[in-house]
Amino acid sequence: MAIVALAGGVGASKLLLGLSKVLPAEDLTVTVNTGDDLELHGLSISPDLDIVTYTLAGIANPATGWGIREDTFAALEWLGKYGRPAWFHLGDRDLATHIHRTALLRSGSSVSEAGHSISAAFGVKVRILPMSDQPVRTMLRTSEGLLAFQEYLVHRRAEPVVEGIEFAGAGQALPSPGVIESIGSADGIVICPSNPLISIGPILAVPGIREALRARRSEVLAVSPIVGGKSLKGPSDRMLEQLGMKASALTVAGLYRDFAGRFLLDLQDHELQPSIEALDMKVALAQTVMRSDDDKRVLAQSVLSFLGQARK
Ligand code: FO1
Repeated sequence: MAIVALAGGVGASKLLLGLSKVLPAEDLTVTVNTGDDLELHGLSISPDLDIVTYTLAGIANPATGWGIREDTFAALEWLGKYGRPAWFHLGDRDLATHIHRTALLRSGSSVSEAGHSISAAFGVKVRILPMSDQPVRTMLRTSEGLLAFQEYLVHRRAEPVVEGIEFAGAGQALPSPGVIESIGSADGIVICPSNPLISIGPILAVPGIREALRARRSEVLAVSPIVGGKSLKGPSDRMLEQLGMKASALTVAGLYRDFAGRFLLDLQDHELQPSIEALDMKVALAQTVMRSDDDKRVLAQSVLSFLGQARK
């Protein structure tokens, strides 16, 4: 069963790990948000691509979900001595990834090619595609002015009030090679439990991707990133409310209704099932909170069986 997953970072990578355990690697293609990318210390950094790659390689830091397990921070400390920004915690091993990516990009490789070189080095067989090879940058209009995504999330700890979201460069971006084709030929497409506004939103802003999903609506399944009115990871709940929406799985279903025909809702939110069905979406219930590797596998199985029903 060929599956395409649309993914942000930490929230998505748990489900991706589950899917990678229940599917042959060659059956899984992941299209990853690059709106969070940044340039720091002269290096090109793609956090979500790296989080997905490190997770599938089994080397992600289990405490944070980002960065590399047992990494050290000697270079960061010394960068700080030079007065360079040290708020974005780049570990020594992680820095090697950014140096390698930057060198490849400078010598003419695309973001996709650089990403492939990194995942291949760790023996990751799952196909990991950036949403675009062109730069798209998620920018937040906030109470403190226009902030680049990592400035808002990490440097300012998501404290400024969000008043609007922009995806700079999205209008000129193209889906990276394989993104549209894989959506068209997949047996099922999964929208991972990522922030709908700033993790899935940038992917949908790349011209052609939302349309490709719409054409497959009955085989597109979204996994709710909001359970009991709270985000599974990150500031989605607060951000939805600051933008005048209710933090609820129903809101997420509403944001996805034009291209997702299936919605996997947490058991805790069962009372929302009729309202989501009224959006012309089929609903299944499962435990979507993934604490253990077993939870990840079980949720991945639920995703596949719900998608399997679309093919009957
Ligand atoms: N997140 C943090 O909250 N603090 C950090 O210092 C930080 C550093 C970092 C370094 C490399 C990397 O690949 C990811 C990193 N992240 C950090 C995570 C990242 O900012 C976000 O979680 C994602 O962009 C959102 O998916």
